[in-house]
Amino acid sequence: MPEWWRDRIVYQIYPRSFQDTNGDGIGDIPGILSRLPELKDLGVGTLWLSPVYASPNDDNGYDISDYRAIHPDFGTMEDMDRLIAEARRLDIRIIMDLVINHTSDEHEWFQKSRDPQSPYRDYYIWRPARKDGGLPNNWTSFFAEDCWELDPQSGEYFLHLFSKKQPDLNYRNPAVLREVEDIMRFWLDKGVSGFRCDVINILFKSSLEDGKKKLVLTGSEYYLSQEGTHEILRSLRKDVLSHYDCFTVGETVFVTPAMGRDLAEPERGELDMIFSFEHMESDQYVVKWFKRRFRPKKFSEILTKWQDALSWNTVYFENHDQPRSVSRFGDDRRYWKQSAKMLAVLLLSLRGTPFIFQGQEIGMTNFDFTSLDEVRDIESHNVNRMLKKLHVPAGIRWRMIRRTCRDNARTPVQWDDTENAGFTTGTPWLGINKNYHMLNYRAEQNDPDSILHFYRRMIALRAADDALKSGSFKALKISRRLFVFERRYKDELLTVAINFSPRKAKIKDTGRVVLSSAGRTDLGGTLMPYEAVILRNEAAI
Ligand code: ISL
Ligand code: CA
Repeated sequence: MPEWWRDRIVYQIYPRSFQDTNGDGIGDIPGILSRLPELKDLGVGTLWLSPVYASPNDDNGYDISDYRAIHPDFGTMEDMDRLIAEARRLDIRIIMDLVINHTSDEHEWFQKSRDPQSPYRDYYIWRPARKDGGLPNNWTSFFAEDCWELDPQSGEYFLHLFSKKQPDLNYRNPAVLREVEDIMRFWLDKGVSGFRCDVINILFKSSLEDGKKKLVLTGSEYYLSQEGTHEILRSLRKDVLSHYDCFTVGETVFVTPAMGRDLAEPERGELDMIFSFEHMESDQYVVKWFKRRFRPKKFSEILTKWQDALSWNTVYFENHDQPRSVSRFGDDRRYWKQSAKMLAVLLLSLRGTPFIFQGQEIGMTNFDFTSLDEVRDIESHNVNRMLKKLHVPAGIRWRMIRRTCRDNARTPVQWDDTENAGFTTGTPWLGINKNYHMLNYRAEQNDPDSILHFYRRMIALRAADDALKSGSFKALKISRRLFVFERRYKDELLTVAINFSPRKAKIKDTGRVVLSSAGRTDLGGTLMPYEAVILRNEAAI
């Protein structure tokens, strides 16, 4: 059954870095409002806003201190209401980031929870030290540190799988779930159309015993996709979500296809789609900090595996936690434009709901940082500290961080070539890539051959084509350089061929060219460097 959220393109906004309007160097909601026309022109149907709630910003808003308040940096609740209304007028839906695995330690619940007698004590996960004085268990956090913090006030430790200012909520306490449901209703009643659910597959901790020692995330066998989490998701669906015209997309860490099916196949009644990570790991050894050469074959195989595994899912190559796709899976120098367009074809022709991260549509590249002082992200600073303890030399630490750091994607959007790229009249909260003089929205707006125009064209093509929107997927060829697949809907058949390399590649000419990222109409059996094409096969049955 077709649902509106399957057909629409989602555009992710990282509000701090999108558009500043009052000169404080921080993007804001009025800034998003001012750019709705550009988003409409692009063909965006849904916006996902990274957190705009009250927060001490230890982790840029992923540490929420009040779920019903807007951070003054971003504006007011009136601004938010205006954004929802104006977007709706343009037929753009908005989804909010729902961060409910943890709150900020400055949230009122946590403050009250520090008192062992308070009814809020049980909102979080408190444990005394071990008999030998050690931490309650041997788990490790996502942010390269221990995941227990001692609260001197009550003499006990609380669990935090992320930073120590992000205490984990206790989902064994039904009161927590009731609170979360109320928060969801609050936003749905305001007119938002769903949620991107942060690390949603780790909510329920089935035990707190020691985990098997691992290189990353010791203890995760006790919280990844536990039955308790499935039950929570089903009850959120039944009690809240099913009463609204909305959808959910879960950020699900370390999922396998089998886990993904349990979380997102329609008959399960849990999530509508998920973000899996496996394809984003095809250029790393074990953990993301150990990067290796990008391997298109591996990438295409993983994409295929996930296309085959779920009846519907997301397609994404970027977000606020990942380096820029053109710098990673393409070539951000010699073949910058070609490879960014190639990635646009792939993103918008796989089966699923495509997610575009701000700046991706103009081919923004990784940040040209020169030192750690320019990095703001807490995760990078923690990793640096940990590597230093392990005596990893400064030069190596810096190379690892520069390539993988989440701030690569968080630099302000490059709108034009005026000072600070038109992002702010003040001092930007995070540096702006110096390539903004060349690489900016306005320049691409004026250039019909730009990445921006190409995205628009590709989005319009997808919107008008049933095979691209909802056809079946089948991989035809995967090699070191090529990824060829078909999309089929009733008697319509499209073949998509992607060349991931700076060299020409031979392909079987099997149909009429619907679109070529290199602007060609006759291929002569060859793809140009980083060219992607969509072919229509007339005679297909
Ligand atoms: O950055 C990461 C992956 O490359 C992850 O370890 C990331 O922390 C994980 O995907 C969870 O991310 C989400 O929750 C975090 C927040 O810092 C991220 O920005 C958010 O996307 C904690 O809320
Ligand atoms: Ca501002």
